[in-house]
Amino acid sequence: MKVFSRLAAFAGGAGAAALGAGAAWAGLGQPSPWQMDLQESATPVMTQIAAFHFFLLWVIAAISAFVLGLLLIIIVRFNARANPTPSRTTHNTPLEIIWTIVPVIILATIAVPSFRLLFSQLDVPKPDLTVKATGKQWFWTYSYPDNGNFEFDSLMVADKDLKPGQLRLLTVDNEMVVPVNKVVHVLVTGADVIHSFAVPSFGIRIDAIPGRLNDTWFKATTEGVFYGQCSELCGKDHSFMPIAVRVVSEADFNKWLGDAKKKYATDDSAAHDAVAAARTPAVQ
Ligand SMILES: [Cu+2]
Repeated sequence: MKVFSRLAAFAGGAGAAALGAGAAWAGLGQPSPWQMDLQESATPVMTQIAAFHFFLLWVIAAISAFVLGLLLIIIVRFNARANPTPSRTTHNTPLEIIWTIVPVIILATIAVPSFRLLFSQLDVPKPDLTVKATGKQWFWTYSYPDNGNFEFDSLMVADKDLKPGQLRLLTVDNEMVVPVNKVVHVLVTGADVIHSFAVPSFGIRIDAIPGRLNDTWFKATTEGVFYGQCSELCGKDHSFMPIAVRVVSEADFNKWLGDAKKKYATDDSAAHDAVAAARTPAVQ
């Protein structure tokens, strides 16, 4: 049902965009056709990023309009025909003070919310859960070090295996699952080359670098599935290693944890047995 309601919202959003109704032009947790803006926010940090982005947009628009206005005045009033004998003025002290002070005030006004945002991105609050994401050519491996340390691979579902309603190039076989309204500390590294772990609706993007452990955090306030992609050119299948994070209630998360511990523990030993079996003839 969730899929259908999401699809309906999706179609509604696309329709509104087509009509130019000015409704939300971006999906929550996923891109949408004709998207014009940032994806909708699912974390406090992304809300802050979006607010800062729109604030900057207004500042830029105002400055551009002001400069354009000045240019138009000069073109109309001070061209060779309208103003044949130009003024020889070269200095105007009050004006020079103003055009030094005003940009300083504008930059300071931008710097304050910018640093506030930077601090909330970089200052990880006390985590409720840690997940380690390892970028590999070309999939992600997630491990849950403080919940039994199980680990599993998350591979993209190929076009031919997609079920109705599943998103092309974004659906994965094993999603990263986290509880809603909890601080998730994400440790990110790379196993082979540099990848980048990015989920737009969470407002996170951080490089996955071999031999180095980067970290970021998010606190999803809405349940649902949130998609992202590897955001660093990492090789031929760079575009086929999506990130899918399923945010669920705490009860559902605990249930998933119980199942996952068994499932991925079994998978590991099965894989180990398979490797052992494959090696046996060579040993003999
Ligand atoms: Cu990659």
